[in-house]
This record gives sequence, structure tokens and C-alpha cells, in this order.
Amino acid sequence: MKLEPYKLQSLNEDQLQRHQQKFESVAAEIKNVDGLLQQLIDFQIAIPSWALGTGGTRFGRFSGGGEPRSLEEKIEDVGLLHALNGSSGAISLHIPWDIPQNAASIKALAAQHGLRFDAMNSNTFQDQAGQAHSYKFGSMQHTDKAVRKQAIDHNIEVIKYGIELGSESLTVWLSDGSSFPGQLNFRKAFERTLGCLQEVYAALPDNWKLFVEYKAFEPNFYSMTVGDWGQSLNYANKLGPKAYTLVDLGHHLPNANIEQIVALLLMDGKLGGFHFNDSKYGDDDLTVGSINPYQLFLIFNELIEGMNARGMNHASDLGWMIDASHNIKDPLEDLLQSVEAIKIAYAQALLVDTQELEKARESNDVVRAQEILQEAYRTDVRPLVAEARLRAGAALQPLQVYRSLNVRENLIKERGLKTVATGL
Ligand code: PSV
Ligand code: MN
Ligand code: MN
Repeated sequence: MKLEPYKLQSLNEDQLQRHQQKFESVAAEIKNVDGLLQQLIDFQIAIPSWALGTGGTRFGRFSGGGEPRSLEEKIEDVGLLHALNGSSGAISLHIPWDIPQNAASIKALAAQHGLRFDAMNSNTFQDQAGQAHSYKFGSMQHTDKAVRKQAIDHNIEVIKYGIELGSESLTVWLSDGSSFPGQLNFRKAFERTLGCLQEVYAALPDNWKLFVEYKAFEPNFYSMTVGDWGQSLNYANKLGPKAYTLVDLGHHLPNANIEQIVALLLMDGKLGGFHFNDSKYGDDDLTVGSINPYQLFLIFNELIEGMNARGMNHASDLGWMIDASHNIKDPLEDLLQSVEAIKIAYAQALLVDTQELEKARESNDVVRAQEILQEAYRTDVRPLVAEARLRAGAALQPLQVYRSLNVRENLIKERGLKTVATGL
């Protein structure tokens, strides 16, 4: 389904007057509002190809209607999101869930929608049909060299697909670990994994980055071989300058101080990418900002502080991606909510008076420091985010437009009611 620009324009016009009133009242309080809006316009968040269908829990899967049946249809869905919010200008593929059969035409289709290819994701956490060896006891940590070689070869194949599509990074998330005490020699598991990652690293083109994603638990519940940011950083340091740590918000033990992790990784120049989602218990993969928006704001505050300190470009020097799963919501509506939540947190963090905050910190004025952060957090920045969308030619109210154009109903007509997108 394609969004007709004239329909978008007329829906925007209906809301314009109300929007302008709200925008002007927030903008009056901000020093360089055009600069801030440009930062919001530039900030793009990649959509993972596996988030476009309804995911399952381990108890069941209730697939929604009109889900994309092919990679082409997934690209069309991301194109639609991008047309609505102007902020989803990239797609991230998981191989082998979304193998580009004809990379040139896939790349051309993506370009038609204004999309580029973000990080490529390999998959050695599932056995695929026809695969010679099983990953039941791990992939890169495996005791059998043949299994390790299969995992290395798969990652190198993923890099090759990525090169054809114009991607410039590979995310490796390993489910490797152990479920019972005694099962694994931790040191050997680390060394074997490092050996495999070194071979993958050696196959990276010069302009590529390797993201080592960590996760505290699941599917292994006693130990994970890349279980936390310390381990990930250790691998990344040993691998070399093209290797970085990737933070997925749902991959920590409860109450972890993610904003501090982010600050320290940035300090070392080793933060590479980000997977946004929200969680209450574990790797819940819930809509960004649905549980703990203040934490998201605090994380963005550290991201901005750390990136500015290193002279980094907010939009392009880190990989930004949503990693979520939708069991009961329309996935496209959910993704619109997630992108909006990210933009809101980013805008709020851009409003923090950093000089005043530093002053308060240096003089140990704890109360003032908290006030400065909360002043920014409690600003209603939604009109700023909407204005950035308007200036980017997108919708003032993406979700409202999505519903008023009956997008899901149209997709069901086009694709059928019982379609199941590839993914988890
Ligand atoms: C694992 O939980 C993860 O966060 C990794 O990023 C995977 O690639 C993704 O989810 C999809 O399963
Ligand atoms: Mn992830
Ligand atoms: Mn996850």
C-alpha cells in the first residue's frame, strides 16, 4: 500500500492551526529551535525486518492480518512507516529469515522508499533446514570445530549479503552459554568464541563495524558467553578498532544502570549500536517508552553528553535500531509508537541545560542537578517532534493518519488475513 502525498498533506492541513499554536508556545522557550529541529529530522531509527509481523511467545502465536509475505513487502511496510514519520529511513535484516534473492532489485526497491540498509544480523541461535551441524550446545563456543566453522561461514555469508545491499555493519548476537552449573568451561567457551569472532572480524571490509551484542540470560539460564557489557567490551577490545559493543535495552539484569553503561562505553569509544525496546522483567521487547520513559530520557542524556564530548555525529556515528516484538498490537502501529517515544526522549535530552548541570555537579548541588534534568524531561516536546516531521514532509500525527487511511484493512485486502511474516 502506498501513501498518496496529497492525502497526507490534506490530513496535515486539518491539524495545522492547532499544531502551530502548540509549537509556537514551546519554541518560544528554546534558544536555537531550528538547529534542534534539524537534529530531530536527521535522527533516523532503523526498523528490523523481523518486527513487521506479529511475534509469538513460547506459548502461542496469534498472527495478525496483512503481514508481509516477502522481503519486498517488508520493505514496503518500512517505506510506509518512513512516509508517515520521516524517521524510519533504514531497515535491518536478519539472515536467513530475510535473504535477498536479488540484492540489486532489493536495494533499488529500498531506495525508492528512501531506505538504506542498517546492520546485518546473523543467526546461529536456530538450526536451519539442511544445516549440517546443530547449535543445540552453542555455535561459536562449541566444542566441535566443525560447528564453529559453520557459524563462522554463516557470518561471512551475511557480510557478503550486506556488501551487496550497501550495509556497513554486522551485529552478532550469540545465544551461546550454559543452562546448568558444570556444563561449560567458561574460559574455553570465551576463547573459542573469541577465535571465531576473530575470523569473522578478518572478513569485514575496511569501512565496516562489528557489533557484539550481549544478553544477561535467555535462552541459556545459567551462563551466557556474551552475558554483559564487560564481556562484550572484552571481546571488542581484543578484536580491534572495528569491533564495538551493542546495547539492547532489554538485555540486562533487573535495575541495571544502563545510562552509566552507555556513558562508560562512549568514553572508551566502544559503543557501536543500540537496540531500543522496553521491559519490566527481562527481554520483554515491549514498545519503547511504554514502561520506563524516564530511563530512556536518562540514557539519551548520557548518549548526547558522551557523543558531544567525542565530537560524534548523533545521527550517523552509532547504529540506532528498534528491536521489539508485538504479540497483541498491530506491528506497524507499535513501531510508530516506538519511534515517537525515541524522538521524544531525544528531544527532551537535547533540552538539558548541560552547562548549568555541570555547574551544579561541580558544586555538589544535588537538588539543582535533579531539577535541571527534570525540567527538560517534563517539557512537552511533542509539538517539536511533530514540527520536525512536518518539515520532513511526513505526517503531523502518524498514528492518526495510519488509522484514518485504514492502512491495516487495506493490507489485509492486498495480502490476505492469514499471512505470517518470517521471524521469531
Ligand atoms: C536477542 O534477544 C535479540 O535481541 C538479538 O538482537 C537478536 O538478533 C534479536 O533479538 C532477534 O531475535
Ligand atoms: Mn537485540
Ligand atoms: Mn533481545
